[in-house]
Order: sequence, then C-alpha cells, then structure tokens
Amino acid sequence: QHQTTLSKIPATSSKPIVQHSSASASSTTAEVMSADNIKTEEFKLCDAFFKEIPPHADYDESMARVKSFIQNSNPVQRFVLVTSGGTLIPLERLMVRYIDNFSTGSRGAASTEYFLEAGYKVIFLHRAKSIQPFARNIPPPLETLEWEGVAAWAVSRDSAKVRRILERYAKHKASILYVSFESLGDYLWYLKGISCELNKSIGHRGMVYLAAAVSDFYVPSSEMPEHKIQSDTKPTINLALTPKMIYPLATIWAPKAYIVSFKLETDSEILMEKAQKALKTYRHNMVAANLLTTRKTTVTFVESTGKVARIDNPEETSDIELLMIGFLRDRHSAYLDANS
Ligand code: 9Z3
Repeated sequence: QHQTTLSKIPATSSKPIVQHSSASASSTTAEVMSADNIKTEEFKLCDAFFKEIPPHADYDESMARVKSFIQNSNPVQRFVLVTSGGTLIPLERLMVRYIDNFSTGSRGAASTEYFLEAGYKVIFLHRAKSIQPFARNIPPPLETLEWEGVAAWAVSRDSAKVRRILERYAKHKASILYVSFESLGDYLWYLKGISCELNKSIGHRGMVYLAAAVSDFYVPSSEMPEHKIQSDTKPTINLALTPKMIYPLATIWAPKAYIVSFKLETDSEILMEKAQKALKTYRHNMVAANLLTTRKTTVTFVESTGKVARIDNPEETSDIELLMIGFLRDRHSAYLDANS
C-alpha cells in the first residue's frame, strides 16, 4: 500500500500534507502476453492510419522549426513536449462540419508555464485558438492582441498583474516553441514526428506530457464525402476507432523519454482501474488520472512502479498545475538518475 497525497499548502502550514496508501500497476505474465498480442494489432492499425491520413500542409516547415529549437541545446537541458486542447474530426473532405470535444487547453497552457519555471524548454503542441500560456491570465479582449500591443497597454495602464505576466513571458519566450493543430490527423503526425526528434536528440532528458483530449473516433477516408453533407436525407456517419498511439510512442518513437499520459473519465468508479490498465497496456511511465468535473482540484498520478500520488488543490487560489509539475520534475529527476 503506497499512496502519497500532496495537498495545496494551507496558509498556516509550512509543508504540503503528505499521506500514504496503496495501489499496484504490476502485471501477470498472462496479462502482458495478451496485451502484447493487442499491441501487434495496434501497430498495424497505427501504420494504416498514417497511410490513410496525410500530414498537414505545414508539417515539414513546422518540423524544421522543431529541429532547430532542439539542436545545439546544452547537454543538461531538459525538454518537454506538452500537448494541449482537443482534436477535431472532419466530417467532409472540404470541411464545413466537424465533431469536436470539450477541452479548452487550460491544463496544457498552465502546465507549460510551470515547466518553463522549472527550467524545461517546451514544445507546445496545441489546438489552434485554444488557451495559451501567459495570455490565459490577461483579461479579454487583450489576450487576442499581439504581445507587443499588450505590453504597450500594460505599461500605459500600469497594471501590476499584467506587468508581472509580461515579465515572466519575456523571461521565457525564447524557451517555448508553438506548433498548432486542428484535426486528429494533424495532431498524431506531429506527436510522432516531434517525439521521434526528442528521442534522437534529447534522450532521457525529454518528457512527453499528453494533456490534449484526443478523439477516440474518426471518420475513415473511405467513408468521408468530398462535399458538404446535404440535409435532404438523414445522414449516417460511420466512425472508426482511433488506434492507440501511446504504445508505439513509448516503445518505438520515444522509448527514452519520460512519458506521462492523462486518463479522463466522468465516472469516478472506473477512473483508477482505467489508469492502471493504461499503464499495463502501454508500458509508459505515468498516468495522470482526472475526472471531467474535478480536474482543476484533484489529479491522481499512477506510476509504472505502482506508486500513487494524489494531488489536491481544493481552494483553487493557485493552479493545480503548479503542484503537478513540481511532482513530475522530481519524478523525471529520479528517472534521469536511474538511466544515467
Ligand atoms: C486530460 O485528461 C486533460 O487533463 C483535460 C484538460 C483534457 C481534462 P482542459 O483542456 O482539460 O484544461 O479543458 N487530457 C487527456 C484526455 C484524453 O484524451 N485521454 C485519453 C483517454 O482518456 C488517453 S491519452 O483515453
């Protein structure tokens, strides 16, 4: 039984509250073997997906930016790929309509700021027009202006809060690279390309932090009409299952990186079981389990070692991501020590 609970520090206390209890993510041989059969099948499905869905027209240009961002870094510099926001599913080739999900990008944007504060360089792979680091705390409509414009406004208004945000942004802006996506296909191509690049150049100093809400379903190319679906007959939309990419990510694309996935559920009864199942199936390093309704106040980390750490931030006076990233930075340090 080993569970650690980190809680937001109360004003009167000098330390986080730490409790211990239990969980296990270890697997039986039969479970591993049956999971391995599933994985062989998943590899084929992943390959078929990339053959079927082409990358975004900007893919090569974005990957050139990623390579130059990573290259020539100092030999102790840590990097993290943060994925953020929801993936959309086009219903037509000349897309008028699409299926989307709830994700705002708040988790990824806030986490990016704390990774920067923790000394990481960040590749921020985000849904276009989702919540952005730093800008997220500047009141609208200003967050839509260019940064230089916001700076001018902040100086003229002498807003202490905006000034502080801008100072933090100025300090970190050379350490963040923005890559945007909209569709599921764009997202998965970038996930593969960027994680391979991280693995090659950064090795164990790289982390992949999968906060994006990735659609479990998509319309296969063979089923997708060219033109806008007409409303004269009732449409039937056949969705295919999105292949699970975490296993190729953890074993082929970026086996050296420290990989953290998120498990989102709406039913608290199944959350921990699903998180542990994900670790057994995909063999990556950590699952952050969260519920849709409480995601800003409670996140439970389940590690491949079986350790469980629950992070609580009930007051929401600061971001829960501050505690989450502190915890992950320490786990990544332990991983680096174990692999040095
Ligand atoms: C998360 O669970 C994120 O924490 C949220 C953040 C999407 C809930 P917001 O963007 O929300 O701040 O509004 N992300 C992962 C969701 C996901 O698609 N997980 C997959 C699953 O649950 C596995 S990778 O099966």
